Amino acid sequence: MKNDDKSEYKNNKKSKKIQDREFSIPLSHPRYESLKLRELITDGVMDGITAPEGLIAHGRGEAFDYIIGETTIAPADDSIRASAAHLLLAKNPIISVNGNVAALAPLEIVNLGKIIPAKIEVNIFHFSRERFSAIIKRMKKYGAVDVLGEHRDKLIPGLDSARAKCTKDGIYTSDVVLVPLEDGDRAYALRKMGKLVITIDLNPFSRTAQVSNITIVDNLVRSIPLLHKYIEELRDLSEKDLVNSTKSFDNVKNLKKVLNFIKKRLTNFQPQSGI
Ligand code: PTJ
Repeated sequence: MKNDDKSEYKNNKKSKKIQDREFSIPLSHPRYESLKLRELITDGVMDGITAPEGLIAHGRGEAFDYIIGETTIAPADDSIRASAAHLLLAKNPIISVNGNVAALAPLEIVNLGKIIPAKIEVNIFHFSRERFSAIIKRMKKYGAVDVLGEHRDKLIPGLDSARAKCTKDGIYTSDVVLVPLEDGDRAYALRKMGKLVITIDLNPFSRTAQVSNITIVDNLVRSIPLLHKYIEELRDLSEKDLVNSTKSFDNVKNLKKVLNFIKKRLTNFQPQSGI
């Protein structure tokens, strides 16, 4: 962004606050859910929580969501269930939060952290101190008692971006990491550290999807509540039963199922003519 653009962007931020824009899409609108998410993500940018690049990432996610039918497909349901078992088995689980996640599902993430229980750490790719603090503030506003990330005293080996910095008590020493809307480099680096990496990514072709132990090809806003539900369902199982329920999951096979679903849907889709 050029300096001129930046100051205009800041002015827009101010005018947004003055305008106090309200969500105006009627509930009856056929694209209501999708437009509501657009509103949340653009508000996130204007409130200094989401990076402008987050809009592009959201658009890519939207496109894949459209293709899968904006619903949780069966292979995603399987990966969410397996993720729930792994998170319950973890000794030091953590949820990594970025600007898109904080804009779209802050309350759901806080509640998930409480029920697992798992720590929450802010870790962003397009680093700015202001945005970092704004995300922490937002997570606290939605009920997070402790949000890690402020005192990042460790580095994830093999990463050059700002995302390498993390906290010793959080991401660095965690055994299972939930990294929604991640970039492939960090997912790979976390795996190299020996962690079990769970990602949520609507793009089954992404590097993140390929390198993670579990890839949930679903929208963040659908998968987090479902993950919460599975945690509740599985939490009384013995450790042995939990381990058994993780054994049947294979990420490569699951991604193939997702791709087969997409292939079928594209092949069978019949364009409608007019009204
Ligand atoms: O806040 P920061 O600085 O950490 O930046 C966050 C973004 C998301 C901008 C950053 O991590 C990034 O650039 O991510 P990527 O590499 O664009 O990857 C994001 C992935 O998330 C893409 O493959 C999208 O398809 C996917 N995605 C976008 N929105 C959703 C999603 N997946 C699930 N649910 C969504 N709502």
